[in-house]
Amino acid sequence: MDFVKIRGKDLQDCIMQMKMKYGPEAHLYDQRVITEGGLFGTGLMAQRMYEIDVGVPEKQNSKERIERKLKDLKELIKQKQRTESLPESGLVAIGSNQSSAMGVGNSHLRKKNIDAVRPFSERRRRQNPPVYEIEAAEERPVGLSLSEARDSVLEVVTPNKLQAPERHPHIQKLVDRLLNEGMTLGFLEEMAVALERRLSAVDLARYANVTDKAVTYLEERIQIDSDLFSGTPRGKRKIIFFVGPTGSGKTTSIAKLAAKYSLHMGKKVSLYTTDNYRIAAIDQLKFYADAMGLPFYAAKDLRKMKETILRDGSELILVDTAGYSHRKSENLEKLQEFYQVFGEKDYIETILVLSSTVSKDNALAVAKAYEPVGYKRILLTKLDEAEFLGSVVELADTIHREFAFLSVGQDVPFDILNATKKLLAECVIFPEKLKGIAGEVFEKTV
Ligand SMILES: Nc1nc2c(ncn2[C@@H]2O[C@H](COP(=O)(O)OP(=O)(O)OP(=O)(O)O)[C@@H](O)[C@H]2O)c(=O)[nH]1
Ligand SMILES: [Mg+2]
Repeated sequence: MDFVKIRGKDLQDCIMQMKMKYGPEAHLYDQRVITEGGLFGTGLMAQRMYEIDVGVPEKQNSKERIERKLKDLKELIKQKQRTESLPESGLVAIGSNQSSAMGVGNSHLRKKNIDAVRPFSERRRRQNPPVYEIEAAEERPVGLSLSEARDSVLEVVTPNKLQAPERHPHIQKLVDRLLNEGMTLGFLEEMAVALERRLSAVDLARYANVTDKAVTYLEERIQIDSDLFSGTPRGKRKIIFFVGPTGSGKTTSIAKLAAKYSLHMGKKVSLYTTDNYRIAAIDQLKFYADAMGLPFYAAKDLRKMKETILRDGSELILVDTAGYSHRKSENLEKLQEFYQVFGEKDYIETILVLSSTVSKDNALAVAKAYEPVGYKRILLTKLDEAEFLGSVVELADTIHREFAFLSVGQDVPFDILNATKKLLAECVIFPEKLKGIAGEVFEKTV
């Protein structure tokens, strides 16, 4: 809760200002009459005013808060760069200068501390020197169409169909639970058979062994790819359209990814929006772009957009789109017009932004509605608000789509994670894990 003071000519005026500035969630805490002005501090001719103390719930997305967060992020990056610019030999020298007092072990300690502020990816790179080779242009299949998909996701499940005669009670227990949480019989049957095959009679005696093996099984089925540049042929610029239903989290996810790729990874990123009729939507993305110092363009006219794109020197263009009801396919056609303005040197991808809080049927309808734009990856949002993850993980498996990122809260730019098989699988089997989930924009960069 933040506290602010508001002054006005009377109490009514103060309350009016409070409502206008801070909305219905602000509360009046205290009030007083004060005097303002007056001749030479005597109070003579001073004006009588009202002052109130107002409690304002700290809005997750308030402008000040985001600005503060972005500033923190920039500060952290500067700190990291300063640390990295210290030569390795310098580190040893510090350690050895002080070696008599600190002992040889301390140089290791310092190096360890410095490593701790390096991005995870870099620490990993230092251990295993990388082979930099951009994947050759390869037309990867865009996943299964829903009409081709196995019917497990579409199948109407009758719980008593599940009663397989000789299933071990621990496997049955897990299967029953996941069925209740929205997974389908077909998928769970396959999992149950695999678990029975993989666990000995002794292992099956412990429920924890069953759940652990189920995590491993799901890890094998989940596909992930958290590199925005993935699949981009050498020399091409990457364009990513983020599509998805209204409110699924497209704009905030783009802001988080822009921070990650530009501020943290040092890539040249531009932000575009095709959502050109909602002023607030334009402002929302523009605000993030300005805060990070990134080029921003609201596409109103296709010809002008083409000219802008030709001049744009970025290596990554993140395109925000208007959310629309998956029942209105004409909007999708409009969206596809924007794809036409990109040229030969651009490599376009579409990522579906899907909220993990939607019902299984809704997720399926959305996945189907966006098929014509050919998305092959899903950015899953609102894991922090989800109860279970089983049905959406199964959906991705059924239609052969990969998970790219996981948005785990409203906090821009921090609440985003690279999708990992382990985390997703664990969240399905141990849904309580969803409660404490938090972002790590810094640590896990591909
Ligand atoms: N709890 C939670 N809230 C989120 C997450 N991602 C986005 N939100 C919130 O969801 C709301 C909608 O987010 P936006 O990014 O504006 O969604 P959008 O898809 O751009 O919405 P439209 O432009 O209207 O289609 C905002 O209040 C976000 O703060 C998340 O991972 N967790
Ligand atoms: Mg938006």
